[in-house]
Amino acid sequence: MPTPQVEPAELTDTDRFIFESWGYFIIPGVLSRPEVDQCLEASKRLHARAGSTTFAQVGRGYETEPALERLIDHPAVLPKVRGLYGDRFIVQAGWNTVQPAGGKAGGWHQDGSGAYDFKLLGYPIPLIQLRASFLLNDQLTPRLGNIELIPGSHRSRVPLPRHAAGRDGDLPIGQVICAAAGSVLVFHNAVWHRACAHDGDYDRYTMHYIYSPPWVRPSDRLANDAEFLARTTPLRRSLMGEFQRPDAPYGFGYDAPDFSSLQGRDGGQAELRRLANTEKEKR
Ligand SMILES: O=C(O)CCC(=O)C(=O)O
Repeated sequence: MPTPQVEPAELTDTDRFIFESWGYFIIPGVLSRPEVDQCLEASKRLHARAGSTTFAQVGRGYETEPALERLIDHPAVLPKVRGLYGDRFIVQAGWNTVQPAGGKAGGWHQDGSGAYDFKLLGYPIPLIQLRASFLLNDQLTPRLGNIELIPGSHRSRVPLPRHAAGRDGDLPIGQVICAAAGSVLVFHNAVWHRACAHDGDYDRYTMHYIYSPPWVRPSDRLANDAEFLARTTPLRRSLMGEFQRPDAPYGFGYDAPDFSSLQGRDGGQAELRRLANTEKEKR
């Protein structure tokens, strides 16, 4: 099966077509090795503090861990989010997941809300949770806690076959994402996916950022942390949902976040050059 791999930064027409058709794409080489290492150390601290022993997800790590905070508006990824949503969206959640050494496969699922199933919103299930998953360990071969997705399944009108429910429910059309640490998988909430088993003798970490329309309630927090808000950048504050609203129900919209800081960070150009060099070095 071909890998839907795209270049970092701007969402091209091809990227959009891939996303519409398959429901996901992969951006390789977004983080350098030192950046990956910093994020890994941060992830280990978060899960040690939470006492994780099995598959677990910890939210709000960006509030205390600068290496994870930097991923919120990464210039290789955020332009893709803007391309798919426009300028008005929020970070609904930042989940850091651990698949422990020897961890078993998870069950197939679509992302959404148990409290009000996204399927009730209509067909096709709309884009409500756009996920950017920063892979923090090499997963160059299967059975390393990779994520497996079923291409195009966000458009399936029929449910998962009964035999595939549960932990050992293999399906012949799944794509196991094999990619190097520092790659980012971007996917639609309605794509059926699961975490694969992890045969490695080390814990596997992934940092997931979930971007949503601005009227969706955050899911990893009830309120933003005041100290984090005071410390972080204006763009990140806006993305955490802290922006001025002219009216409560958004009837007149609101001023879009100021993305110029992203431009200030060179519009992603230096980052792109660095990524290209990192790629060359790797080869
Ligand atoms: O393995 C992971 O990190 C992702 C797990 C998953 O499928 C999810 O969080 O929806």
